Amino acid sequence: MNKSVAIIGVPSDYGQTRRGVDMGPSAIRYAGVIERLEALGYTVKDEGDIRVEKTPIKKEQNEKLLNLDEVVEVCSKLAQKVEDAVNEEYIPLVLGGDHSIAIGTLAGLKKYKNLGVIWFDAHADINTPESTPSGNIHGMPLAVSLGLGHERLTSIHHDGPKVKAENIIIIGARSVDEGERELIKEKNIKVYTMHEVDRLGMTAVMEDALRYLQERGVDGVHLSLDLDGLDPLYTPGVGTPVAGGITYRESHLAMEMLQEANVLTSVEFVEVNPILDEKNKTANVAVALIGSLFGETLV
Ligand code: 5AB
Ligand code: MN
Ligand code: MN
Ligand code: MN
Repeated sequence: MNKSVAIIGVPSDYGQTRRGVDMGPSAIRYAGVIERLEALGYTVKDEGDIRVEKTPIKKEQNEKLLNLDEVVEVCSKLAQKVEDAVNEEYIPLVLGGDHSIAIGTLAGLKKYKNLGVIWFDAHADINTPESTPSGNIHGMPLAVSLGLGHERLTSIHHDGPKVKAENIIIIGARSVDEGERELIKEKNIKVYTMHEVDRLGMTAVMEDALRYLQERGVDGVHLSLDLDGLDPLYTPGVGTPVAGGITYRESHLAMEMLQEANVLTSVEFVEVNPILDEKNKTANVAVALIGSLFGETLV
């Protein structure tokens, strides 16, 4: 793994309707992310937080795309930051913010022409304006990155799809909407739901996932980790918790196996909401997972 990491904070909550997730980057920094990476021998460049204007968040459930202008603005800025970090040969480590920011991160990874994406999440985040039950853009980033959805979102940073459907792997899903299910079938997207995690175990899931990406000859792998992928017992500070999730150790094992495979080229941790959290528990878990992902060992 490249030993230089660029941290990019994205204090945005416009992809959903609960304030507080904009404080995620501060909470993760406070939990010691930089110290943790430096202790592992990484050179860390902290890019600070992207400037996000504070405007009231819209919550009307009949709107198709809530806070579209704000999400477009944040993701456009983020895409440029991510692209710059990649060009300077840093591993971008993006700290959210809600999951709508992944639209910007993936748009910024355009150097990788055959990017693999591991989406660790309770949700599939593949809604379109037609299928969304909420209007919240944090439920849409995978669809947008496939080129589906509002033109202002799909054209961020550059036109065209940012990732191929066959290069996406979703792990931990247990709350998938009807329209999302149809799209997953139609695009034949690889999903390890909690059923597969239970049945096969995390070891087999990760071995399988890594083999799958290798078979596709990916030239980079992005990990997008939504803290709600874990069970809310471990990460209560998220906006859309779903019971029956990945355990603390299973998630660490997944990170350790990604480290061993030495394939990751970019990372993002999203949906930490300190207002909903218990004593920064969720940010602490995020930093512990980042430790494992970047090579911390148990002895
Ligand atoms: B998250 C839901 N599918 O579209 C929707 O936290 C939830 O980034 C989306 O995974 C959750 O509103 C988005 C019901
Ligand atoms: Mn989620
Ligand atoms: Mn998500
Ligand atoms: Mn959420």
